[in-house]
Amino acid sequence: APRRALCPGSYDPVTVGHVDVVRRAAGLFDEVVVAVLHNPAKQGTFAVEERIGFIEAQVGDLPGVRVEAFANRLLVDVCTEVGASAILKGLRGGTDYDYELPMARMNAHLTGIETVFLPGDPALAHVSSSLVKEVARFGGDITGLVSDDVRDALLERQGGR
Ligand code: COD
Repeated sequence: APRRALCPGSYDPVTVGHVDVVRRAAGLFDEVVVAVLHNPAKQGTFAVEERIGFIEAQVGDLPGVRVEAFANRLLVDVCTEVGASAILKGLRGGTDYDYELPMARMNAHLTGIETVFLPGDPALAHVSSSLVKEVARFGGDITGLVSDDVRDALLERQGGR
């Protein structure tokens, strides 16, 4: 059976950091499902359909990679539904680890699903959707942190919300 990993996130919007993690995941697993999910701690900026479009434009051509959204669902239930044997997450540093570890343990508790952590590219350790949006909102240049399409969409909405 093909080895399938889930790369979950808010992707609001997708950044070069996310793209790096998905690319590397695609090299490790037969199939990768990029899952756009709701983080109850975050307010959304882009509609889910827009987020999916931005992700597909950047990783849709990678073999074995597909992008899907899942509304109001537990991550472990999404894994069961798509047949994923692992959750794959990128770590920028210790803060990400502290945030991710309880979720990894909770998800393992719920269904036994494993979480695999990939160390993020240190050159991209400062890149997050929220910081990119903040820089854009106050007129900073976000070129190279997101695709040109995402940058233009953020600028169009006056730097986001
Ligand atoms: N370098 C490396 N990794 C990066 C970088 C970067 N520059 N930027 C982002 N990442 C990684 C993050 O560490 C994260 O692993 C992933 O990319 C996604 O990041 P975000 O910010 O888009 O997504 P989050 O953290 O908001 O996603 C949280 C989830 C939506 C996955 C979570 O809330 C969830 O599982 N929700 C579903 C409900 C659920 O099951 N809750 C119970 C959990 S125990």
